[in-house]
Amino acid sequence: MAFEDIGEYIEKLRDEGVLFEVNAEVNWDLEIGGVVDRLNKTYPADLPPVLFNSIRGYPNWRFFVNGFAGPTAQSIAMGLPRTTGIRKLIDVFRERVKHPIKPKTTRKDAEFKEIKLTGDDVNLLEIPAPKWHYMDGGRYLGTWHAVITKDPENGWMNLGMYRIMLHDRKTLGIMINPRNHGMIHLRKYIEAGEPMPVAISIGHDELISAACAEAFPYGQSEYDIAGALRQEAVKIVDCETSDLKVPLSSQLVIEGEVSFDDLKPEGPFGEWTGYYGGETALRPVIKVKCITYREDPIFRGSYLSTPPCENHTLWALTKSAMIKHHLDTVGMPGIRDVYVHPSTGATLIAVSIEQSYPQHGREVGEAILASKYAQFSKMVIVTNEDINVTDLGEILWAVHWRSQPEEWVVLRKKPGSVLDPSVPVEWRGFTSKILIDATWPWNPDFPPVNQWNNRRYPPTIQVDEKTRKTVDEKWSSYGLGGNRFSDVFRNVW
Ligand SMILES: Cc1cc2nc3c(=O)[nH]c(=O)nc-3n(C[C@H](O)[C@H](O)[C@H](O)COP(=O)(O)O)c2cc1C
Ligand SMILES: [Mn+2]
Repeated sequence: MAFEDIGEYIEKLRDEGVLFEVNAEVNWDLEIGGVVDRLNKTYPADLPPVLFNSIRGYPNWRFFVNGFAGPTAQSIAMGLPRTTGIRKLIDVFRERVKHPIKPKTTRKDAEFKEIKLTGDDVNLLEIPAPKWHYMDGGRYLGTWHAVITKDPENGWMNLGMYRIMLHDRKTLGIMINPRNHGMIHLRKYIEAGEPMPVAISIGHDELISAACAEAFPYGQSEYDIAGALRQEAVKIVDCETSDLKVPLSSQLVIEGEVSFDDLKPEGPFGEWTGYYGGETALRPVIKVKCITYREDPIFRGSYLSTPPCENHTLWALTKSAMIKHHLDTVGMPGIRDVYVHPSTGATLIAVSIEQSYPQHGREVGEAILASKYAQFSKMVIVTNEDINVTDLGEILWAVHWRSQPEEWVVLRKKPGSVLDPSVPVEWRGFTSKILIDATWPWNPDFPPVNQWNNRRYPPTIQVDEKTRKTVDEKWSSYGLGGNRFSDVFRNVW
């Protein structure tokens, strides 16, 4: 059963005993970011959902962060037991996206239309947009949201997550990567010489956001993907000022127009790279025409920072699932596991395969790097199936002893993230990438070896079954139990 809105979802998190709740008053100005930073560093393996019940200056608002961050919250959001675990989650995600469900337009009076500000009454300062990091160029209203736009030629509606800065009472700034769908729409409007209608939805069902933040193909609506993830159609309603549709589950909707005749300085912002990024530059402005929100609204935002933050853990799930799906679609055989590592900022992709022909690993790596789901990744490592792809130590061990650096493949001038600080400013948006095939070499230089059962490589050392049994049986007699040695071997660093 899908959740109707985040209010219902938060109740469930509370019932499950996994919701962190702050009743003390917090300041939108840096304090919320500071609290989430500390929580993320305290629980790096499973970033906890946190609800702030009292925001200084915004008595009617609550503020929700990390709603889809750790595997626990992700499982609950997907309607699964909270102990599902990341590996199973990846497979469920991938199965569900295979069956898109179209959204349903509903006539029901949307709760988020309880309060409506139009014309002179429009005042974005009534929304608790936080300043997340101290060097940010301003308050950031859009960090976990949907930017909804239409292709003016065929009416196809896209939902994307593109950062939104607060300029003043009636205007917002937006930064969209050149390849993202909102920017493709905007270019079409600019060519036609018309302003682009836009709707921003905040606080809707978490699975809509999960769809917004992943690079699904142009022409595939994120509403259909969200329906697939929910296993139930997303309910949508008409906007007040355009023919765009927004989720019924929204807490807050901002409608306006983007025009290119009025650019304003936007940025920098503390980004998912772990650095301030998108330096101050003149960027498009959204002129806001209408704001609607609930009487008792829950704001939703995300704290981007050094790994791990919600952006990375979200992508660990969605990119792992979609890259696996992509490899299936292009017919790559023998794929065992895919894991996009949150600790690298969701840029290292590790894959394990059941190797069945020469250069199999290389072909898998190349297929991954050809996919838009891997657009920000700089490194793909392919290993054999005995390696646990979630364990960086095991992956690097395979890299060291199953591959030769001269065989690593560097691909130059690929599209990459415009936020990458290791790229000179004039080359931003390009990156080189590396493919490490750390599966066993499979070529004439490594013929099958008789004493290794005709395999081409040596067996991994493991205690033989008989000895293991003997040791297990006699374990207590060795006097090695208890914690006698734990004090000696602790803190060796
Ligand atoms: C928290 C978060 C913030 C993001 N901020 C931006 C952004 O400011 N600009 C951008 O172009 N993409 C941003 N992205 C990435 C896009 O959401 C992602 O590329 C997605 O594929 C865009 O949707 P689209 O493919 O429909 O364009 C962000 C993703 C997340 C998870
Ligand atoms: Mn899209």
